Amino acid sequence: MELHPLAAKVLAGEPRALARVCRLVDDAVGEYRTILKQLFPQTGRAWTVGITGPPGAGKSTLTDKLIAILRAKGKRVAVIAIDPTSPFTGGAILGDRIRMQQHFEDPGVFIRSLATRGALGGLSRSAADIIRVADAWGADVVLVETVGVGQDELEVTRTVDSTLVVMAPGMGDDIQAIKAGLLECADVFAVNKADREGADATIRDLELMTALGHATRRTSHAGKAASVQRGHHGAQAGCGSAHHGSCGAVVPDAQDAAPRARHEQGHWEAPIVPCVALRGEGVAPLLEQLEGHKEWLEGTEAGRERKLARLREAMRNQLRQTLLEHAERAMGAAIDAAVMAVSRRELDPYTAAEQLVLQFTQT
Ligand SMILES: Nc1nc2c(ncn2[C@@H]2O[C@H](COP(=O)(O)OP(=O)(O)OP(=O)(O)O)[C@@H](O)[C@H]2O)c(=O)[nH]1
Ligand SMILES: [Mg+2]
Repeated sequence: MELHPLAAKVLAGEPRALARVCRLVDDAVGEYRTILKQLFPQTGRAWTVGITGPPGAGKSTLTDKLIAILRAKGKRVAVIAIDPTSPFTGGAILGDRIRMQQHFEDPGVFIRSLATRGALGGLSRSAADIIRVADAWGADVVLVETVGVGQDELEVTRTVDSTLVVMAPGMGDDIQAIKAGLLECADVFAVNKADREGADATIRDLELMTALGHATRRTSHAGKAASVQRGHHGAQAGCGSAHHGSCGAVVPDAQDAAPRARHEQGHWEAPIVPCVALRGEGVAPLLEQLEGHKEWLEGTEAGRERKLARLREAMRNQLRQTLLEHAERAMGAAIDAAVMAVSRRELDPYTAAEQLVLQFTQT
């Protein structure tokens, strides 16, 4: 089959074609599926990084600094900002635009916002599609910023390679909320706003929670993240050479090679890295920890298994979606009739579903 002109332009690295395809995918219109199919063979090269956390933790500020470092390394970067409310007119994206302004002019950076809408799981699906389009366009790194609040937003983190969870001091309730889901999806923690009061306490809370979470796996050593241990030593020693704020949480120097997180029997343990995104402090070590996670994904059996598990899950979601679409198209009326029959108690939903499946497979 001949390559769709838009697919060809995306593969040629044209930012405007990329933006157009993203719009088609967003709206699920035009020949978006044909384009996605054609682009797929050229994907799988980009490293995808989710950046999530409570509102206002500093995700966009951090993303901005990460873009700068990645650009300095010559990487092509795509950023997908997911706004839980109204992405095109809302204040949050306006704020994000201001925070990432310097990168909007850069042809090596593609920034796109995405709406939270439609059915549960719809967001992660279109995010996954757009990540693939950016990948085919030639992005070396795709950063996906999403507020870690709803189920749908958290679902997005299951479509990326590495997830950074950004926390900040003074978010007591959020620290509690993190237990609900953010904790499990974290590959690396950033404790941002380390210039503020209470950063140390936030780090301790996180250490405690990750320790509790992995208590069963962690029998042989007290596996704290090395970068945090260093931070605390620095603070106790009177804040030696590293940058520090009034709270005493020490942010590692950009030049310091951040120690790799320890891996226990192949298991990845999320390191905790303090930073001050506003001043760009601790961002380079943070990126190093994230890169360490990428190496783990690619270089270990456990890492490769996780990649495969994610792919398996995505494939099943796609199958579920496609099956449902086909079933609804083929026998929407029969489904409606079954609903009425169940509502009148003439039929139970279990039998109804079985009958519908039988009917569908025979069509
Ligand atoms: N003191 C201090 N403030 C910071 C730091 N990083 C970001 N901020 C401020 O925190 C506020 C929120 O930053 P954003 O980067 O917009 O946070 P966000 O997590 O993207 O916010 P949402 O996208 O709205 O959830 C802004 O006013 C930033 O200037 C930091 O390291 N220290
Ligand atoms: Mg933001």
